[in-house]
Amino acid sequence: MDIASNAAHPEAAPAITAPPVIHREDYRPPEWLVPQIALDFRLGIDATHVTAKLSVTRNPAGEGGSTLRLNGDQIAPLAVRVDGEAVNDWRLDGSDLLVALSGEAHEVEVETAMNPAGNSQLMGLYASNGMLCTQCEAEGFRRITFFPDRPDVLSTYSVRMAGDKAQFPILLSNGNCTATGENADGTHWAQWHDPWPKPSYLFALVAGDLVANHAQFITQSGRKVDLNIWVRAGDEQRTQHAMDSLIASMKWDEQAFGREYDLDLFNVVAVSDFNMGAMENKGLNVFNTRYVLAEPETATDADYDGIESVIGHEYFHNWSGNRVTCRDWFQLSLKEGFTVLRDQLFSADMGSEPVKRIEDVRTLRGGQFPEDSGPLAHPIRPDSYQEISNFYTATVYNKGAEVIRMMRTMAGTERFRQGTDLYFDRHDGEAATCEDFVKAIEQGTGLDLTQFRLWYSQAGTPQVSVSLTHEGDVATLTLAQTVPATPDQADKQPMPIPLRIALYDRDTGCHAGERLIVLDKAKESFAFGGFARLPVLSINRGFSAPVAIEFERDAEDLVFLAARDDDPFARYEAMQSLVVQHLVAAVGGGLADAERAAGRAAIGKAFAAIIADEALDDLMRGELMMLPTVAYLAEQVLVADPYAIHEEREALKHWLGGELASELTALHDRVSAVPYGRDAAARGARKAKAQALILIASGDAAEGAARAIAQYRAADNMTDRQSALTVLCNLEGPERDEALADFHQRYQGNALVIDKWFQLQASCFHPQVLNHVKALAGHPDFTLSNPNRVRALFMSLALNPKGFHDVSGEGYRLIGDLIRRLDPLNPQTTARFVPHLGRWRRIEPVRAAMMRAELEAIMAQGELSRDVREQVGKSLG
Ligand code: 0A1
Ligand code: ZN
Repeated sequence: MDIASNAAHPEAAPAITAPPVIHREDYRPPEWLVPQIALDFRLGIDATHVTAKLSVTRNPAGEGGSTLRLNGDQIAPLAVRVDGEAVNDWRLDGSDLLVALSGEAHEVEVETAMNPAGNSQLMGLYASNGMLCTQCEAEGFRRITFFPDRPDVLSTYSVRMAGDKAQFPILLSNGNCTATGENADGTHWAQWHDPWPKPSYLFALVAGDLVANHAQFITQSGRKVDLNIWVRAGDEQRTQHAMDSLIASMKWDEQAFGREYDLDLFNVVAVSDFNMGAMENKGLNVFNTRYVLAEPETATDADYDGIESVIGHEYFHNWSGNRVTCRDWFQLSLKEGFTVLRDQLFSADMGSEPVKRIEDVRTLRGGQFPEDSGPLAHPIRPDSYQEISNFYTATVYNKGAEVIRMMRTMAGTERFRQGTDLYFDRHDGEAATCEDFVKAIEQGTGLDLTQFRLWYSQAGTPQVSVSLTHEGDVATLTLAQTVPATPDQADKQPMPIPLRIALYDRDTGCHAGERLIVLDKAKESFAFGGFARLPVLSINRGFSAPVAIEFERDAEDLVFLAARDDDPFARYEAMQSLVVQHLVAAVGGGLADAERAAGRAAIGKAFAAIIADEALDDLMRGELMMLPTVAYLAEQVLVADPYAIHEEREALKHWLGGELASELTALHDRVSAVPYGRDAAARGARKAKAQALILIASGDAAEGAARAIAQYRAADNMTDRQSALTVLCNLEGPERDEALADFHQRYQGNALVIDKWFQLQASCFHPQVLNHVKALAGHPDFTLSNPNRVRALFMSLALNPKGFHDVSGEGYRLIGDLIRRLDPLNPQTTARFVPHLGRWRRIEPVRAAMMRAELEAIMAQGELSRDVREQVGKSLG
């Protein structure tokens, strides 16, 4: 579908005036509780009818009001009954239903109907590929029925659903299936009961023609759990990795956190139209297909890792999120930050811990650091929002995980476990707050976290400037911290920053042991005796704190650490810093030819050492060979020219490819001989192969094209095929056309792989990339109605420094255009594009003006969703 001709059909409620701002401090307990709810669905793709029976009781903690407020969104009450009697004294307040109640406890029954096929927002009940499914977090349940749709109202759910048996042979909801039956008219029904009280955002229903990969898991206490991964027929042979990951997650949570599964059944359903990665609905996780389906021919190693981590993440939510949930949405990081940390620790235990740490830090720096330094910066526990969907951010998730990881670093693993045990025991069955979590960790570990709580309330990435001096035999480390001003927060206080450090003796190349120092003042010095010469400092080892370290140091010291630091993260960091320092200076125009040559020579030397180091495994070698991204480089300067950074980075790659041509081709030859396998050695070989090929092609396009097309043709797995195609996409010539045509033809009908075909072309550095994107938006395989496809094309463009920041402004216009066209269909997915334009203040003036103009044009459109309006408003603000 051509995006230019895709007529928008407005489904989102237009918000002409600015939507109200919701403040954390305004939290009030609910007036009414709903201990039980019975839902009855008559299912149809175009029309589904819902009867909801709510047992409501007055909350003693409320203020005693007699009106029951039930949230609704795009639904109308067809009938309202109180204690079995039809009533008329209800009214609508906006889209909420208000029912007057006189007593302490009542049964309130409301009937509604909706059209799942017309639900393009993919929130509430919607149709995807002929099946029906739900997404209720954060506020989707109110699109199904009227309800106090807030996470501190916990109810026991009984669900009955009936639908056409041929169309929906499988009927699923939370908990256990308690009865099924058939009707004479070709319909059938199922009854489900979930014994665990839960908030409405964890409700789920799925109806469709699905098949399952089935397995069993025995918990540590001997409970037998049936596991099902439900997919469309034909996809079941691609679910084994997801199943293995699920079983590994269940075992791991018992061992690492003492958490056992609590139902007899655990269902996972894969759907192809989904706004996010997956959803942790109690006993019925719903997943984006990309985090379920994998086989070597169609999924890369990164895809496999993504499945393991998202399966783990959703499973771990069963305790951190479901058994202990959030009091309100400001506490989102309570479940998300903690669960991200848990999934990170799980993946680290399943594979390479150092490589996982490096990847997690790369994700944080690529996505969260820019958020923290831009107009949408917010603390991990935000103070206000207009649309909660906009707060499923890298800050709440990834920085949230880092904050909890710091507590773990300061406490040590065992004491931290005592803290989390206390937290789970104390708050099981409750809707808790971040403060509850910190208190439990404080009491369980014995740490004093009074000052540490600032990490929850202050936004911005702390900057730690470092100096190291030497006198006599004492080395003095002086650290100073500043937390930058962010919107709504001008003045910041110093925070406790735990830094793992080591001081290397230059002569022996060794250090006398790592130590943990906690910088909790604006400025502080630490003295270390026993050094005849100035030592080499290794700091923030393991990335023990999510801060930016400012430390101007000699390339020589960085080469020293890049070659031998015994903390793998610090070794990677030394390599990155070497490149960052050089590229930032080069782009700033501050390098004479001789200095540029010296800088490159130091980098070349470090690269050569990494390629030659036989003690390194290939997985780590591949990591160390990755250059910092343009986004991360741009973060290092106040006002960046991303295009110039990209060019300078490409020039360095060209130089490295030429300088190290023989080393790189030898490496590429060696790792190409390793046969496919899912083991660490074979995965490492593929990673090193990809990095070597990129540099070879940068140095010599003809050699790169020859090797890439050979690798493409010989590939027996998607990792090799994709890394070859990535390189070919950047080049001109017949090999590019051959491989792209072959790829499309080979994987026709496999949506996840066709996504890669769009993504590779939109992320490459081909001179015609913008024209390619425009043409691809008109390709018959393109559609605005599938979020994966939209992201494959347009998010790839927004993240491509060459395409997005083209000086013509065409990249900005394409994203602006997309925002305008997609918003009426799917506001949640649309709003995620806004921050890319929103970074205009940190971009050089010519481009900044065009980015800003694009935002203004969006704002001028008038009919915007609350999601987009909030993001654009703040970005212009
Ligand atoms: N709780 C989920 C994330 C999620 C949030 C909103 C959604 O709505 C479309 C979907 C998923 C998680 O952390 O995995
Ligand atoms: Zn989550």
